[in-house]
Amino acid sequence: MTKNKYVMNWIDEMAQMTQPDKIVWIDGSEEQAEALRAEACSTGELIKLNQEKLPGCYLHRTAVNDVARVEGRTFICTSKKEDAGNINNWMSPDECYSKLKKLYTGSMKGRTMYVIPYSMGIVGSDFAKYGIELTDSIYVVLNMLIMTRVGNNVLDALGDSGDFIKGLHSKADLDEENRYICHFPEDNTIWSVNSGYGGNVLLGKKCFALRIASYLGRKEKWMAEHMLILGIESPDGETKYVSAAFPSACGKTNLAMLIPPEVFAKKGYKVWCVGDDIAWLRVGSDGRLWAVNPENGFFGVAPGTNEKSNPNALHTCMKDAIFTNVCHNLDDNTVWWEGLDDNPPRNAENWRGEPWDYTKYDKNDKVKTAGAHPNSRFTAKAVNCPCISPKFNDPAGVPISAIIFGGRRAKTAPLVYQSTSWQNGTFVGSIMASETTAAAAGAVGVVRRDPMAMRPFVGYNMGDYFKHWLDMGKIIPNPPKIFHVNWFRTDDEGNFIWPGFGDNMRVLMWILARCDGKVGAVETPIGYVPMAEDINIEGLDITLDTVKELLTVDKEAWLADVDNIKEFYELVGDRVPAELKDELESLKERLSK
Ligand code: OXD
Ligand code: MN
Repeated sequence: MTKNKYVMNWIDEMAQMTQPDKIVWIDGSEEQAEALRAEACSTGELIKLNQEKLPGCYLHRTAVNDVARVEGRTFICTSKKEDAGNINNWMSPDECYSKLKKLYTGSMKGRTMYVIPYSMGIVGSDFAKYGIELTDSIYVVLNMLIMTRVGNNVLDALGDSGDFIKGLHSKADLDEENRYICHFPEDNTIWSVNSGYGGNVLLGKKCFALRIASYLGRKEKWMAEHMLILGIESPDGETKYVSAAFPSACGKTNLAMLIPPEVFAKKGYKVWCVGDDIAWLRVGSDGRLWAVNPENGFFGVAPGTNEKSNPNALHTCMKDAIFTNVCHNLDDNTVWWEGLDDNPPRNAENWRGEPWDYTKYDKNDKVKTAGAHPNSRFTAKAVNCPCISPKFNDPAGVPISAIIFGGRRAKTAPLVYQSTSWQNGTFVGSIMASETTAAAAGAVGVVRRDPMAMRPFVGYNMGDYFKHWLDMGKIIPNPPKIFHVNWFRTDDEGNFIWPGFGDNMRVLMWILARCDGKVGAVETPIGYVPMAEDINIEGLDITLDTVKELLTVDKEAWLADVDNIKEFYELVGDRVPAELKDELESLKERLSK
């Protein structure tokens, strides 16, 4: 515990409102975690899985109406509406506090309030930021113990400072109509109510490490981004790091943990995962941009994870993991999800906990017929990942050579291209687009603009966020080069042309060669595109012509995109920096030539 008066006064105030029966401080010890797991199993909140096959693993089911982030109910509550901008939902802080106070009043009656002191980043490091989450959910406590660094040492590091993020979460009665995920960046506060789904309630993750942190990063001249971080070690032992932003469920976790294809593995190349979802980036004393993953675990999408797509993730979640909304194999008390293997369990319960008949599976209606919800998850410890980077716990982070943006575009974007400058790279990030996925509630399969993969996560006006990117470029003496990739180009029948997964390393190798000035490129209206023969396809079942096809820039499709980008910039509003509008105009000119 602590004598910190800011902490104690705030907890008092929150407890008076929510009225829990008791307050329990989470100390980060294994004994306490084990007792909480036992308690959650006794109430059915968790199911203990087969401890021989899945040691330390548990299954949890959320309410059926509570399976994804709810962007429509996520608010940025700044005093001035224009500071939240047009892309965010906004409520005035006064209105929001008073609305939510009603929902929180008495919401923890008969329950325990858990106090979770946690750090995003290594405790005591320059990157670290501290938070305290108050919650009435054991599931949240156990997930936060995996996803963040929790315990008394956080309180020691905080000392008597009031500089921490105050997070309040109550499941209340899981009422969908009164579900709110609200951020008060001017008060370092997050209030989440009526949900039990990870992205809405593990407040260290999207709420703090992206929305609040992006706001702080702008104020303090650093960046909080929706990016994986990985290192590629060459046979001579040197490791280069890249960070990459992709919209939710576009394979970030797969790329972060990729297995090098034979052609590189046999030469001694290795890939190390530093992070799969969030990067905090700061300018180092050497003038480069340095990154840490502020999290301590992975909250990965289960469906589609298998021995081919991501063996490292699969091994990571075979131990000490919490599975949420996957299918329960009753024969051996293990778990299963679509895409794990071709052998669905015959005696099983689906993600809702109902008897499940795999023969009724219809891929067009997964939520109803699948064993596992399409957005079912595993929460797993980073230290259990076979390819976790030796630098994962390095307080200094890792120096970033390249920033990679990516989207899911069937036709427009080539396999890879390089921007021509930091400003042009910022433009490339600002026009990212992808199809929507199951990670967010709402329509699936619709193309939407998702700048830097941050559309749902910028804690302030998107136009100001673009400006912050441009401003950062001015204070990084030796900035990373910026690229864009698209693994998802399809042929006329809708089949993916590029093999993806581990073979994406072939593209990363071109990117690193560009960073080292070791390879040429073709100048196109959108930027530098590889010469087809510079993408190593040794051992692949595709031809040079296919690579050429993957690298084409379809001017007509791009010109149509230009109009769509213009509309999007108009939606973002008048704070879109003039530099980016100029970039758009010059792109149009180059395409029209
Ligand atoms: C996630 C997301 O859960 O981006 O990581 O939705
Ligand atoms: Mn994410």
